[in-house]
Amino acid sequence: MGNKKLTTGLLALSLLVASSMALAKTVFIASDVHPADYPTTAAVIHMGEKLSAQTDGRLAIKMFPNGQMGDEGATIEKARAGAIDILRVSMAPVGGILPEVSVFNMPFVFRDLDHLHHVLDGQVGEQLGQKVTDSNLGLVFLGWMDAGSRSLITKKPVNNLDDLKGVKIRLQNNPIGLDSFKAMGANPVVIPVGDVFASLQTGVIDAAENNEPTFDTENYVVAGTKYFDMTEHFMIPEVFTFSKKKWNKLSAEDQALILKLAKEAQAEERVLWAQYVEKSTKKLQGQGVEFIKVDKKPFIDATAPVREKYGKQFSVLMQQIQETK
Ligand code: BDP
Repeated sequence: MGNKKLTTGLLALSLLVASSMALAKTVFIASDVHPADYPTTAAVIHMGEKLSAQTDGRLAIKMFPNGQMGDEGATIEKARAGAIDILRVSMAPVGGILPEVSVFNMPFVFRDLDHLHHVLDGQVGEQLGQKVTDSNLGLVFLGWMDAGSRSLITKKPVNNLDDLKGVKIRLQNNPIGLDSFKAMGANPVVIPVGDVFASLQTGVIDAAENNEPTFDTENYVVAGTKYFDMTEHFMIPEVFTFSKKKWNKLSAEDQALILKLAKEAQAEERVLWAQYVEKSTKKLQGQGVEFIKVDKKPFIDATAPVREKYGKQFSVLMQQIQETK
């Protein structure tokens, strides 16, 4: 081969390498237990579209919805290991691993959703987000998402503590949750959300507890539950995070862009959430679910020892939460 040919060949090769580098695309793997149209999932999918648009396709997000990547406990481990890049989970299992951020798992700690929003949008929300990032969890906090409030999902109506006595109820993997239900006289058991339907249907459990959208999308009516007993005992926010392993390899500009889009996703999810609660409520009512307005006082009183026991470790945070608006 003549020298000229060689040079041309090398030039062509280097052009090829350069152009493929310009096209090199990083696809972040995202995971959620919910279906693609659920508010949390939809907001992250939309975030991915914006990320691609704003980086000319250089960065993208591929969402694996419906728990395809495993239950929440498993996906937390995968995100820590770097096998999942973007993870949206409930604070319940996160608090199970990192007790110092478990204050949001306390029963009856927020007055209402507005109160929760003010807490999340204020100093406490910021501090806890920072704690997640600074901990050895291996996750970078991107934002909070709404999950409303959790009430009882039962086969028989629950109006008071007596009705809850001995009821086998599924809980998320968090000791505060378990203790709360023991204090209310129920018989709680930890089961991954993906197994709740079958457990209800086969009678392994009598009840679940969750918000209206999950009641709806997980089809608990078909599994035999007919009542939504509105104790609103927990208001556990969702958290979305980025795997630290991958995060530390990103440029400062890309990190800043992701954080900015995450803030937008947080705001968008809040709007989608309110709409979805309305839609699910109507659908559940159409399926014959009875929404029972429960007198919360006995439930609040019964769980006082739990707030007492766990509240000590975050007494400052509890104080700040109570003083918020
Ligand atoms: C839903 C949360 C989801 C949890 C689920 C559960 O959005 O992250 O996995 O509850 O109860 O409300 O496990």
